[in-house]
Amino acid sequence: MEPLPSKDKESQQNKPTPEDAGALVSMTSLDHERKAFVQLSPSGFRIRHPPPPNELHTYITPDSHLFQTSHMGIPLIKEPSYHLVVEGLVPRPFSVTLEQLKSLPATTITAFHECFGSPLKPPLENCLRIGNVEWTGVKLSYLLAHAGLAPSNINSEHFIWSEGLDRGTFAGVEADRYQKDLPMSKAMKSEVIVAYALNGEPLERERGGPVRLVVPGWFGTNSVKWLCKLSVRNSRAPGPYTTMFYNVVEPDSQRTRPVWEVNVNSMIVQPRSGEVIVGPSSLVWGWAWADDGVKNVHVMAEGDQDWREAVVDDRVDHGWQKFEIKLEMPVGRQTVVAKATSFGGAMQPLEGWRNHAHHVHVSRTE
Ligand SMILES: Nc1nc2c(c(=O)[nH]1)N[C@H]1C(S)=C(S)[C@@H](COP(=O)(O)O)O[C@H]1N2
Ligand SMILES: [Mo]
Repeated sequence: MEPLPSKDKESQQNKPTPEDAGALVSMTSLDHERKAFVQLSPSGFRIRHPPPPNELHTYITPDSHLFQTSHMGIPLIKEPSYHLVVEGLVPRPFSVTLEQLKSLPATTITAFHECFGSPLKPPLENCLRIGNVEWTGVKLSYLLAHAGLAPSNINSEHFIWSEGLDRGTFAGVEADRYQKDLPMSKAMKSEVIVAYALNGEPLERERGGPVRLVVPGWFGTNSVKWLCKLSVRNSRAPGPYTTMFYNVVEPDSQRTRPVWEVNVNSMIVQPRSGEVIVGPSSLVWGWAWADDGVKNVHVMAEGDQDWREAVVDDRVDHGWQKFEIKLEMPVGRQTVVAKATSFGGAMQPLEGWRNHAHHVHVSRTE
């Protein structure tokens, strides 16, 4: 691992100063980690929608079935010049190449990966942009320890800013980098990793390769792709993706909060929408997820009107959990509904918000 170039004076400091928040902007021309960027190819907003829920039937979602979202385009990156810089309010700033990163102690973690949905409109619909995958990389806490930050000298009021190599325009707003932040309390958690592999394969370019941040339990927007810099700061990050986009007014409290922890959610995989069920009962199963884990899932056939408790698998790492129940159904058109409750007691609403209960319309014959 290399120390940062000495001309990069601002990044060497380790005491908070009032100028801190502005330092990043004035350092732009010195940002040697950004030299690996070639161009956006293609540029502009890109989304690959997930397949319908009944096709997400494996515990681990293959890359081919996992949605993709990029706001400004997909950067082409010169891998030999790639560096990840760790700097800011740390005693020992440093940078690593891809090869050096891969030689550090590796961790593999299973985690659901969920997109919040469009940051341009109120989140009233459940878009089910979700999958469950295995990420491999280096714990962020390991990199911070290398920079001289251990649990004993963490300032809990600090944030870690993360930057992607992409830049450009989204919804008419220009940004010179995709930039997010995490409070140190989350950054130090063992599930947060700097990843270079998905399901055992190197990260594809669209997926954020060669290196991305992964923040299990939190919405996908925090998992910065094409990660090139991690910077400890004494304020929240000032870019558009933390200030203009990705803040949400919670319906219950009317409080605005950053799009961080996911809302408890679930999805019925079987039966699929439109299915004809023959016989008196049907196996209903699906996936449920929450930052703090899912405690129970209740399922109802609307013709029956009774919520019945499904069997829910234990959670592995930050993965989604399978729920399953054999449900009796009256003859005729039916709507099957599932709603999950998290360990912390949060429950999915039946309608009107982004994590509302999934409804599947089926019909039952004799
Ligand atoms: N650098 C960068 N990171 C990013 C984004 C982006 O546009 N640029 N999009 C975010 C959003 S909104 C989501 S949901 C996830 C999507 O990750 P995926 O494309 O691998 O599914 O990446 C996040 N990380
Ligand atoms: Mo997203």
